[in-house]
Parts: sequence; structure tokens; C-alpha cells
Amino acid sequence: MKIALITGITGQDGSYLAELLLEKGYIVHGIKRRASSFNTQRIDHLYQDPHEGHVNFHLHYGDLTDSTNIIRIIQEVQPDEIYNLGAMSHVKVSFDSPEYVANVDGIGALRLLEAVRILKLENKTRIYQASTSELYGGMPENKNEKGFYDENSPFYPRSPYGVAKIYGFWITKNYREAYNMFACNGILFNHESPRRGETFVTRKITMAAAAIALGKQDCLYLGNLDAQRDWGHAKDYVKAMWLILQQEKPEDYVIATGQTTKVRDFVQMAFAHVGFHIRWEGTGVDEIGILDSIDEQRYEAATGVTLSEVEGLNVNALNVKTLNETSINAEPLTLNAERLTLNDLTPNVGDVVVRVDPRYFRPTEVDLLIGDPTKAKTQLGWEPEYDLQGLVEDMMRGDLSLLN
Ligand code: NAP
Ligand code: G4F
Repeated sequence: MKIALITGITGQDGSYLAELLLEKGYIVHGIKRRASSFNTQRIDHLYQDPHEGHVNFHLHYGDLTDSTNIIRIIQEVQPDEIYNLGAMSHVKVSFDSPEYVANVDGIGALRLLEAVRILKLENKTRIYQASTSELYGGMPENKNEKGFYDENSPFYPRSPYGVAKIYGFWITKNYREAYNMFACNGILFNHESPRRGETFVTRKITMAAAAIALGKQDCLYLGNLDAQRDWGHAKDYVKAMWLILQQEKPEDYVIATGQTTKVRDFVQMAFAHVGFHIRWEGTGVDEIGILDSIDEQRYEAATGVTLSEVEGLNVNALNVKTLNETSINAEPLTLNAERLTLNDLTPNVGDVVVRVDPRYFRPTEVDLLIGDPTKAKTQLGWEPEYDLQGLVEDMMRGDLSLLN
């Protein structure tokens, strides 16, 4: 049985990767940080009582800023594969805590590589480093002739996060070349899921679209609506991580979909899932997204709440039986002049549901990312199962059921 060690196991990717490796028959060890409140929601379903006979999922307290515990854990676990997914992964937050990010996201990678070397496990342990499309910084002149970023495109990071991650990238490559270690970078473009952290833009949008549809929030405030990202599904991307460590030779790979989409269009797609069509007006910080029309059938199918038109007005009457079944909230329906509402926030056609808040702008922005996954597809045989529409639907279903 192979043994894997995952840093960042409590995160989005860590949880999906742990599931994948357990399915493949691995013994999985994860490093989690001590927190004053529980931070294991994403992996609680994998927990096994250590008193039971055969346990193949183990957690260790640890931190990427602490070499001593990294060395001790690796010595105890003797892993065949290490996946270094631990990081302070929020680009905007990295401007607020740049030194910490350098320590965790940059030097953390070095600590793992050095631990493997100190313990003389270079010939046994394979290492995956979670590198990122943030390394490219979205510089238009650095795209390849086909208009994508690939394994040969130059880097130009645009945030303390990107700068820390570039150290992780190069130290991984350097240890591969200097010490002949099986150490690889996956240069992953943005990947999302229902388990995505709530302050990343896609999840912020799907949570808000679900909450607005159910009358629990009135407006979504966003930053740069023109930013473009190459968004895939995290479930597909963890498969690529595993494939990268199963190859004969250690190499670096771009993992991406090859398509890029504006934040504004992602908003449109998320609201479309609940039958809301958004109309955009204004520009820059004055741009607003207005609820232009509602497809009732779609709304009902997605939310489980029944709406019907009243005298040509907006979307109004609510089916109480359905409401009770879905327990949207315990409060009685509120009647106002024009409509029955789940609560006071139930949206009407004409309401402004998206606004721009400059607080979410970044000091330096990555305007556009689009990756070329040709090498991963040809050499690894990697094929994603989800397209963007499938991703949005998965996330919207997740958030609607969470709110219900
Ligand atoms: P995530 O959900 O933010 O998870 C990050 C994980 O790192 C969490 O388990 C977190 O623990 C842990 N962590 C944070 N600081 C740590 C420290 N000092 N020591 C040990 N662990 C620490 O991120 P993700 O989306 O799963 O991404 C996984 C990795 O891929 C990250 O390295 C990220 O930078 C990189 N990446 C992500 C994407 C993407 O689009 N998702 C794209 C390219 C690269 P807590 O739960 O305690 O916070
Ligand atoms: O969702 P984001 O915060 O992700 P970002 O910055 O692209 O970083 C993510 O992907 C990287 C891979 O390229 C990872 F390495 C990294 O760890 C992380 O997972 O923002 C995406 C875009 C940005 O251009 C941002 O300015 O959306 C824009 N945006 C617009 N409004 C917003 C918002 N981002 C956030 N977080 N919140 C907003 O309100």
C-alpha cells in the first residue's frame, strides 16, 4: 500500500485529493494546523476512529513554518508521495500579510524538500508542489503564439502570493536538478468547487446568487468585474496532481481548461441557474447588475420554491407547502403591497443585485489568465470531466442546498 502525506488537507484541494487517494487504496496522512475552533469540515466525512482495527486516514498537527515538526512527521510517516498543498492561498490577503505568505508559501516548500533530503528519502519520496498560474501574472506579451500560458511562458508575479509561490516553484525545480529528486510542479489555473473558500470570487458569487434567490441577501458586492480566469473543477485538478507523480520522469505541467471567462459572465451564469437574468448598466465603480427578468420554471426547479405571477407584476405568490418542505426560514411569510416574500429581501425585477465595491480591488491585478493544457493531456492522459457550465451548476446546487 502506498503512503501519501498531504499538507493543506483541510483545504479545498486537500479534501478532494484525500478522497481520491483513499479510493485508490493509499494510506493517507494529513497535516492540519491547530486552530481554536474546528477547521476540518471538508474532511470530517473521512475521519476514522483510531481505535478501530484498520485505519488508513491519519491527521497530524503541524505547520509549514515549523521545520522540526515537518521533519518529525515525515520521519514517522515515511511517505512515498508528498503533496504540498498547504498555503495562505488568497491573493488579496497576501498584500496584507506578505512576510507570513513568504514564510508559508515560499520557504514552506523548501522545508519539505530539505526534510526529505535530511532524512535521506530522496530515492523513495516523490514531491508535488502546488504551483499556480499566478506566476504568469497575466502579462499579455508572455503568452505563447497560440495565445495561452504554457510550461515555457515567462513568469511575472503580481502579488506577494505570486512572488512567494515563484520561490516554491524554483526551489522544487532546483532540488530536482541538484539532488535528482522526484519533485514536480503542477502549475494549476484557478479551480473551484462547492468546497471553495467563501472569499474567492466564484464561491462568493454562487453563495450570494443562492442567498439572493432565497431572499436571504439583497446585494452582492464585487471588485474587478472585467478580470478573466481559466476556471476548472477542483475534482478534475486533483486527478492531475496524482498523475504527475505517477510518471517515469519528474516534470512540471500546466493544468487548465484552455478557456477564459470574465467575472461578470460568471455572475450571469450563477444567477441564470436560478432563472435570474441580469442586465448591466453603468461603468467602472458605478456599474450595477439589475435583475432584468425571472424564468419561473427555472427558479422553481433550482430552488424548490414555487412562484407565480400576480397581475403581471414581478414574481410573487409563494407556495407555502414547498416553503415548509424546504425550510427556507422559520418565519411566517411577509405580505407587502405587491408580493408575498420569503422575507424582506426577496428580489423583484428591477432590483439592483450586484454592485462594485473598490475595497475588493487589488494594488496590482492579474487581468487575464488562460492556460494551455496540451502537455498534460498528451503526456498524462488528463481529461477534465467538468466544463464551466457543469462547475457553476455544481456550485449553485451546493449553495442552494446549504441554505435550504
Ligand atoms: P485552500 O482551500 O486555501 O487550502 C489551503 C490549505 O493550506 C488549508 O488546509 C490551510 O489550513 C493550509 N495552510 C494554511 N497555512 C498553513 C500553514 N502555515 N501550515 C500548514 N498548512 C497551512 O487552498 P486550495 O484552493 O485547496 O489550494 C491548494 C494549494 O494549491 C494551495 O497551495 C494554493 O496556493 C494552490 N493553488 C490553488 C489554486 C486554486 O485555484 N484553488 C490554483 C493554483 C494553486 P487551514 O484550513 O487551517 O486554513
Ligand atoms: O477568486 P480570486 O480571489 O482568485 P485569484 O486571485 O485568481 O487566486 C486564486 O487562483 C490562483 C490561481 O490562478 C491561486 F493560485 C490562488 O491561490 C487562488 O486560488 O479572484 C479572481 C479574480 C481576481 O482578478 C479578482 O480581482 O476575481 C476578481 N474579483 C472581483 N471581485 C474578486 C472579487 N476576487 C475576490 N476574491 N473577491 C471579489 O469580490
